[in-house]
Amino acid sequence: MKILVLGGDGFCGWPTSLQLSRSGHEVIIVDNLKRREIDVELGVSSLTPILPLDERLEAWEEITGARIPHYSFNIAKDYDPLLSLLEEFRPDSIVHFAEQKSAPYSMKSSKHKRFTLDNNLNATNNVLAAIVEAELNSHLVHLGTMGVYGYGFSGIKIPEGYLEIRVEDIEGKEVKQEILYPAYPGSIYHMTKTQDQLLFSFYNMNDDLKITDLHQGIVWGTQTEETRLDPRLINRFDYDGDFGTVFNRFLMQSAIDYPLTVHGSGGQTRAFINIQDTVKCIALAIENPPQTGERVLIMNQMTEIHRIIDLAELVSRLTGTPIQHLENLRNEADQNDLVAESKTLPKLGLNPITIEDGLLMEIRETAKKYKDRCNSEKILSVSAWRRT
Ligand code: NAD
Ligand code: USQ
Repeated sequence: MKILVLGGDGFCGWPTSLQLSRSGHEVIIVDNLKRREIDVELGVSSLTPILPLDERLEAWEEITGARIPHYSFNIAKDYDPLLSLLEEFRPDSIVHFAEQKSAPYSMKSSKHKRFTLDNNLNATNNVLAAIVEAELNSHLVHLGTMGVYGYGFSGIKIPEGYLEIRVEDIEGKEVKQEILYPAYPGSIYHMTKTQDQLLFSFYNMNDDLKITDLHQGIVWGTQTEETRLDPRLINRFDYDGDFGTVFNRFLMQSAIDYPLTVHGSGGQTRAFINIQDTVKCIALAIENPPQTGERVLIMNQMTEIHRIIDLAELVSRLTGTPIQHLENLRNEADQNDLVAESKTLPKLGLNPITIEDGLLMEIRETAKKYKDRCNSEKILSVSAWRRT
């Protein structure tokens, strides 16, 4: 297949591009390297030493013989190059990772709010409009988030995207319908993902676009089969207060004996998935597209659900690192329950890696190995959701 990976230099996009290339697909990456620019803005860098994209790609060609061309333009702004690339390459699938992915970064200031909304919504709309204008039948696979459902437990198991409702029609007869699960975003970042859903729904209905939206949980881990092939292919690992996600942060903190940073009581419950499973899920989604005319296919891409305090206690038990409870600067429930369906990807063949199995290996392989690269002044999360 011909596959275009938008955002292929990022934490999820890089290992996905390599896996797809190694499986024999013809892969092209588009990435404007904005994520690397944000590292400079924040004065941080990946815990793992990642090479510039061109050098990573040269190493990949040297090791495997497969070439992955890279185009550097902003898909939210540079519509014409995007359209030309689609018209020339005519991809069978497009994997769309190219959005600003951090909730704390999206809430730092009005500048960051406006950038996140502008970047994410225009990126998604441009891709959809260009597929239509290029008259393609490409399958768009988008990385969405479990956060679109929100974290206010309503006593029901969160379905995969669509909620069955029963309402009375004007004659008082009961009518069953499936609607998009009500959006309940907790940050500007998450809000852009809820709006992406409406864009997908519209283009699917209006232009018959084939779209899969993967509602992904928090990704943990670093390496995959392909990124382990050579040190030059190593994947990004964010640990800083804006881009580091909770479990990878705890792993890194345990490696440098920094008390584990639990926000509030740690009663927040979230969904998780290992990066190796992310890569597998995307391959499964590509192999199993919806039919033309079928509604947007939504799958919950997560394999485990945990309370943050339970994860902190697990890491603390194994490594002896103490836990610190910090004031939570986010506007989120201090405790919540989360029960969610995720049947489709296992049915398609996903056999997940559990935190229990992968945790120690991750501490040894990444956190301990690169701990000297950590700048401990960048660990605390200082982005406040509300005016004080
Ligand atoms: P990332 O920031 O590491 O990667 C995103 C990449 O997209 C970066 O390399 C960036 O330079 C590029 N990009 C952003 N805007 C662009 C634009 N306008 N034009 C061209 N390139 C652009 O993020 P990630 O962790 O790899 O996440 C990828 C996707 O998966 C995101 O959409 C994110 O919302 C989603 N997701 C991530 C997680 C997670 O825990 N990492 C969980 C759920 C969903
Ligand atoms: N948290 C801590 N301590 C920390 C960091 C975070 O207690 O050191 C808490 C947060 O307050 C929050 C939870 O852990 O309650 C998760 O925070 P996070 O930063 O790991 O994840 P989040 O902001 O939700 O965002 C991440 C990705 C985003 C993705 C989302 C999936 O950055 O791209 O969409 O996970 S989900 O959480 O399912 O919405």
